[in-house]
Amino acid sequence: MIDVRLSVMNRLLEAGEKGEGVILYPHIGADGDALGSSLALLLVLKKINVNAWLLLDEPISPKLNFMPHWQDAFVFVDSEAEKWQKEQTIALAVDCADSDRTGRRRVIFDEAVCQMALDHHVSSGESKNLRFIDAQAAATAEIIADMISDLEKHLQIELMDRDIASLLMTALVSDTGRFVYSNTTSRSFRTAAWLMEYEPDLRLITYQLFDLSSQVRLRLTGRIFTDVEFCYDGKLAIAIVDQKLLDEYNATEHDIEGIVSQMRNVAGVEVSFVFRQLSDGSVKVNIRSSDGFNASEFARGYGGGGHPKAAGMTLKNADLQQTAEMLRDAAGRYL
Ligand SMILES: [Mn+2]
Repeated sequence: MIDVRLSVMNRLLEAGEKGEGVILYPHIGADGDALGSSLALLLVLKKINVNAWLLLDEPISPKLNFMPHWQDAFVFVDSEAEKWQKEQTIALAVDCADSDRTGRRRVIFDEAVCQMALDHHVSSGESKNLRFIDAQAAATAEIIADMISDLEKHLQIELMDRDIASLLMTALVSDTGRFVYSNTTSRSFRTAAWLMEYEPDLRLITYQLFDLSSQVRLRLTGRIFTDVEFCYDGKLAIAIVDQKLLDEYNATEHDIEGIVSQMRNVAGVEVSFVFRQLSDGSVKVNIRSSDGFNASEFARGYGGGGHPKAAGMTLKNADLQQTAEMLRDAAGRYL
């Protein structure tokens, strides 16, 4: 499997020699890992003279704009598709594996002469050709760190620096819940140990990712928690968030991040769902679970995906209440 990682690396080096353009595609709704890993890779590629760009589907979550070099990322606008197509030879998906996780950018991703992926999601399938899927990695950051190490050995130069280490540490801390989720391994700590040699500000990273709150968030969270519905002897916790509620608190979708995990933390809860109506008429569903419920498998049944204990999906043209009832019943059968 390592061969596939080396093939991706070699193809990137070849792009550098030939002057070919590489566009990085973190998944839609880029989280700490998607953004941190792709920004780190972007900086490394620039260091080795590869023409690379980082292209996002939507502006960076305000929670993440403490990350170094976040302003180096471009946000895709539909009218610029042709411009990007001209620059691009290689499309590289980061923290996702195919074009359906690229959102509006799909129109360019699908056109690339060469498509590659670096990912750690189980639901992304097997590693082959130029798709490196390492489901043992807690974060894509571990894969990027390994690749940087490969490059350093291959080119006999030091590529890691404080900014890159900060980005990868942010990514790793994000996907491991500051090294406490069950995906955390000795490899996560080995990667972290290497990154710490470059002195990333770990306190700042964890504060920004996990502790920083706001008045809006505090009050909105209180209201949502008050209304959480517990079913099936308390094994299932459900929260329904409509636009009216967000408007009432002048809140955005970012203000409800993390509540689904806190619901799962309630004693007896095996799975938690947060349902949220989006402006395009679809319903976004976030799922967190404990050992007894495979969230990734459940989500795949509805066109979603993720990890065994953290997954999600988006149902198009759906009614918020009906979707919640439908999935509550389905989860009940699954439990
Ligand atoms: Mn990830």
